[in-house]
Amino acid sequence: MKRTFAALAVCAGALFGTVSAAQAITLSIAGTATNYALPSDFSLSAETGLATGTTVKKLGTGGGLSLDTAGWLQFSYLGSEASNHNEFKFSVGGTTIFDNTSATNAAVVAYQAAGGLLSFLFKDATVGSSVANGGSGSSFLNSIALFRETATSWIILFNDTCDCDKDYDDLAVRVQAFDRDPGIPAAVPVPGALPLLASGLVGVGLLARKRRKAA
Ligand SMILES: [Ca+2]
Ligand SMILES: [Ca+2]
Repeated sequence: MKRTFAALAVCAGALFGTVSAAQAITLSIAGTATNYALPSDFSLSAETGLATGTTVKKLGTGGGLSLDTAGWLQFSYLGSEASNHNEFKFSVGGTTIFDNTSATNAAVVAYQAAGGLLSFLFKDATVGSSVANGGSGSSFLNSIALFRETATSWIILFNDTCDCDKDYDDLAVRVQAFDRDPGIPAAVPVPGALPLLASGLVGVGLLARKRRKAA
């Protein structure tokens, strides 16, 4: 019996020793961005957790949010305070995934993404102008600001083309990065040592049978 436990311990050690931690994935700012304190007319505090005086990063020329390696992005609609019709699109020129004139914005939307600058843009459909991640100019009109929650979770804020304020609450979106599809539960790892454990158990069983026959 002692030998049986020893064999199982060896197999279990080999089994769990091969389970490695998931690869870390991060979002960070590439290029130009400057600190900007949200003004008193910022009105999405409840939706975003940000408030008047919170320092965000206003993207400058060429600045953008970047994914360090290929992975998955999950976008959540947080809210909008704007008289203009604003949209958030993923894959520049592509699908509108959030629209502040719609009452049916999906709670979350996940996409597979390449590493590098995230391929999103905001469109002010009232005016017909848009700004892409990595394509901000120096103006506050039609510009993007970012707030880092964690290394994998950021809030993306849009200030539209209305030349009336610099409030960055005209459409707010949260983006989170994952190293796998967040819509699919993580698979239980099947380590290379699993067959070893199985064959070890079979071997122990055969040995016990052999002994019973011999007795
Ligand atoms: Ca505004
Ligand atoms: Ca506003």
